[in-house]
Amino acid sequence: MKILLIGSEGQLGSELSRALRNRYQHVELTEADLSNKQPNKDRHFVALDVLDRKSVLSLIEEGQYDQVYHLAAILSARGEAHPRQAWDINMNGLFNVLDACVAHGVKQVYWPSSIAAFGPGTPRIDTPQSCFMDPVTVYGISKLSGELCCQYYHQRFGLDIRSLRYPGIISYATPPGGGTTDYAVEVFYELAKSRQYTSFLGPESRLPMMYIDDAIKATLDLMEAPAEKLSIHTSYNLGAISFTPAELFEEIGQQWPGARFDYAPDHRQAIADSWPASINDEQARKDWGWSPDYDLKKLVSTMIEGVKSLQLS
Ligand code: AKB
Repeated sequence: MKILLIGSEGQLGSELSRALRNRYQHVELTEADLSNKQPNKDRHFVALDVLDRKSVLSLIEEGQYDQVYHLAAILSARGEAHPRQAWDINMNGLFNVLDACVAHGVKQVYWPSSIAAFGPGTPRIDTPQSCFMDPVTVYGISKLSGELCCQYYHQRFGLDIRSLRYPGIISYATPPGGGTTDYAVEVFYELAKSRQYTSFLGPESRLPMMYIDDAIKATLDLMEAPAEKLSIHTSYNLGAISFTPAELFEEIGQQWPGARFDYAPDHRQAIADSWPASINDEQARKDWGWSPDYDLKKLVSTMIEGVKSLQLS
């Protein structure tokens, strides 16, 4: 199987590339991003700017890929600092990839959406799969528009494109950048350095979150699900854990005593306040058997072990 992974150097891409190699023994994987952060002679890496339409088209034409994972994006907080650029990369990048996939017969495409597609008018608790959506960030607007584009390409061109609305993703191998949920990753890196962390979200900001292994499992399970089982062609709600900074820090304190926490909410607080507190993912469970493996305790112990191992290496 030939796979192209665009956005391979990011938080999700770097772990997805490992998971694809482990899951599919005979995979021919091409990784693409603006630049190669982990040069390695065993990786087939291509430098790619998703806004360079000609390069996207020729890469996908030449590669004759069975699957394309398109993860390149600018996240919520960074997007608010650079709204035009975020719109351009998130939307025009998506169009370039979708057009190339249709033109060159790619069998399956994956594109991530996010809880950022919801907004203040959305029910915050147990947010349903289908409901009113009024995102307030450029990132969120691009995710909602992108979801509708995916459905459009599916209906108009028969493209098999699949998508998940990720919650905040927690991992230690590659740090995220520019997100609102990033406090829940940053805290582990900071504690490893100084045993002290100041949160940029207030103590009661409840948000849906997920450990990276669950996000990868969901992604690959969705891609392997029989097409006739899928009833959602925009993007599936995906839930795992919901916690507040206070609850996360309490659990970290239990497992790694001696840490100090305080709070200095900044502009990211308003973004967090516009997002769901918990997600109803019934449809994903029913259609393709979704169920997460990590609760808060397991997530915290895995992250503590992970950042400690980074310190030793
Ligand atoms: C962000 O915080 O922007 C992302 C997301 C929830 O999509 N982690």
